[in-house]
Amino acid sequence: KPVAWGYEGDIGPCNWHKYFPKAGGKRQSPIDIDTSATQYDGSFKPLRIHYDSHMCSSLTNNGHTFCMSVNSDQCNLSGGPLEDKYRLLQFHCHWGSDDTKGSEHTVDGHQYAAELHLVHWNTDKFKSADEAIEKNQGIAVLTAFIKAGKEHRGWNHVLSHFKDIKKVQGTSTVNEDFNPKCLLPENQTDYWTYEGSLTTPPCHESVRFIIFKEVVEVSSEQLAQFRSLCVCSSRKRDTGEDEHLVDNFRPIQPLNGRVVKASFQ
Ligand code: B30
Ligand code: ZN
Repeated sequence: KPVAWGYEGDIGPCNWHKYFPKAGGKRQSPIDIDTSATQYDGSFKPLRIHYDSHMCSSLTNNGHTFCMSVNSDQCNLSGGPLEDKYRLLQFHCHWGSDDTKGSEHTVDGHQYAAELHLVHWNTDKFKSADEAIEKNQGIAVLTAFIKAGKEHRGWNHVLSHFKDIKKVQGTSTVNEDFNPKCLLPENQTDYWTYEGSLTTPPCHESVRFIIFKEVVEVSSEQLAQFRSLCVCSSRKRDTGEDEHLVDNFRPIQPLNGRVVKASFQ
């Protein structure tokens, strides 16, 4: 049986390292991006995000987030700070109990309402995602901050499946064509990048984060739909109320001398 973990109490982030030793490592994520300490790197090649419209296979509520499995050879990431080609595996989000918090990374101490992670694995160096997930240079996570603002039409495609995944382990098959590119900000040339870890157990130090500077707007109502997902049913048995999936972000981790590079001046 896998070890249970969460975002509160005995099984919360402060105790993850007891069961997942990598969580106590020196290149953990998320971090605060101190924009005055970032270094411009003029050697980056253009970032190549090749996402095609395709059937996104399935959307699941895993009790920690919603997860859209993709694993399509039609969706690839390369260039920028990356030496190799990476294939999109899944995307998911982290969010708060209200619009004032929710992102994992912060920028000059500012926390956004949510954070989108598009998780890719290195198909040049590894045979499978399972192998890549624990290896240096195994994973690249393309990241977009989300704030409350105008409604986002692309997100409505994903949210239309939420009625089928309210409960933990709920799964919805996505049959319509969907291009995850519609969830990215317009400006894909300005980003920060650094070497970190999975932000959830087992917190493997395998991730290069690429974090867009431009923030994506979704409406407050759309953010509320993230919070409509439920976690385990133990509280429901006690109080008759559903426990909602909120505040699924890990606190900021020490930089330990790492330098965040910027693609822009
Ligand atoms: S994150 O982007 O650093 N938050 C995993 C991937 C990315 C991050 C955290 C964890 C991951 O792959 N964990 C392994 C378990 N996953 C596998 C998967 O592909 O995704 C299972 C799961 O979630 O429950 Cu959807
Ligand atoms: Zn994540």
